[in-house]
Amino acid sequence: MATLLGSNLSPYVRKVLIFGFEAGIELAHRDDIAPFPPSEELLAANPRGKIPGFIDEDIKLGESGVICAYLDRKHGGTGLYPDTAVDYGRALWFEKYAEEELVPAIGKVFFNRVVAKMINIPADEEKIKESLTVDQPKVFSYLNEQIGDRQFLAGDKFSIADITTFAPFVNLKMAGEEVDSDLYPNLHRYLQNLKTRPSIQRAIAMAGVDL
Ligand SMILES: N[C@@H](CCC(=O)N[C@@H](CS)C(=O)NCC(=O)O)C(=O)O
Repeated sequence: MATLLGSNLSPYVRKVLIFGFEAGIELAHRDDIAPFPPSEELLAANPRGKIPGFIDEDIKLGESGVICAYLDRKHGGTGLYPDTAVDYGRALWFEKYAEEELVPAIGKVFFNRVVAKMINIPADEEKIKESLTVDQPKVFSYLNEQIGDRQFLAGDKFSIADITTFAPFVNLKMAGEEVDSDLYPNLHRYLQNLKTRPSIQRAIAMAGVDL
């Protein structure tokens, strides 16, 4: 069985876990592995020293999107990547957007309110303020507009785009914040709807929060 290395506090680890739950792919999960600082064991799986790391029989991988794409191909297609060019393009776009914009926007608050305490460093209140007043409004507004009255971000089926977008909102809740339903009604409805899926419920339960 393949092994996923990394604490489920990470939105990227959570993404791979949800992917596996949704596709019925069993993974051994090493929740005890954190990247601050990276252990030899983590570095052996992922030379970047970040989580997730991943080990299967013949391969070691260190990037959540690559791990999901590998699992999809290995298991003969999971249905989590849309078929049409437009929907597929949107799915990959929102996967990238989440990684480069959404996670950093939420991550600044999560890191400074949750991780800083765990690793005994002071919280940077300026970064928290910047995230709440500048980064998150920008990203949440875009997602709210893109979701509109859709149920899913790419096409009419749940996909990698929804997994990747949902995962960091668990971190937002863990950091004591949530999406304002008056300011971002589409995003709020979308997240509430995703929450009903068993794979997402399982990931939320692992994190010990309720969204
Ligand atoms: N793009 C990577 C991002 C991985 C990443 O940045 N993980 C964070 C935890 S959420 C980490 O390990 N950070 C440690 C560090 O940057 O040193 C992925 O999708 O796997």
